[in-house]
Amino acid sequence: MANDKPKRTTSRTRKNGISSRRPSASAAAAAASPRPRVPASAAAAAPLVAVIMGSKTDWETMRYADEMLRQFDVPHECRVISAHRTPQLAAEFASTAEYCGIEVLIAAAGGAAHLAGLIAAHTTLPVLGVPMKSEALNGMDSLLSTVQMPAGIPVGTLAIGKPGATNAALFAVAILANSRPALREKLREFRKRQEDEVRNATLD
Ligand code: AIR
Repeated sequence: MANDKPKRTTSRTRKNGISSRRPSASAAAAAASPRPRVPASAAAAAPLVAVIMGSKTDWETMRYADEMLRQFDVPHECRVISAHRTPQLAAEFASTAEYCGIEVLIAAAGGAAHLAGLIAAHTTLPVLGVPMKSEALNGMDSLLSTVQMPAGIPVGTLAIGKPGATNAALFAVAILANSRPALREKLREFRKRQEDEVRNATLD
């Protein structure tokens, strides 16, 4: 990372640091309601999905998750948080995610890829892990350290690299679509377009 300050992008804004909506871990714990107490007007635009990654260098891959979520108009935020370089920030982000209205977390990391597991340890929200392709071991290290969680703390692990980034977003859409019929319909249309492309494929 170029500096210690993690950055985040949202589908609307690009800011440094933790969202001003985000309370301290103790404030979140003190909140009795499982649902975030955000004003109705702001709730529509509040991120439902958080895409976090261990390093800025992961963005090249994780931008595919961002693009897919944009395609489905899912409010989301993207930011850099490292399990090892910013462990306290990672714990705080995960423990306050539910309070902030996040419903699904996507965590990507490479090498000793502990981010998704660490995040999952601090929240009961669904956590999807995306192993980054690493230089040394081609992503096998990232895959194994993301997928091999001990029983009790699940991480839904996707494929290494770009397919994993894309599918993590589609998986998040599918989770959100359980309670959002319009999103379910968009997902059906997406699948239909994909099927049509294959059925109508012509070769030179
Ligand atoms: N990483 C960062 N903190 C903990 C881990 N595992 C990962 C990043 C990135 C890799 O280390 O997710 O894939 C290399 O990071 P960098 O910043 O050295 O390029």
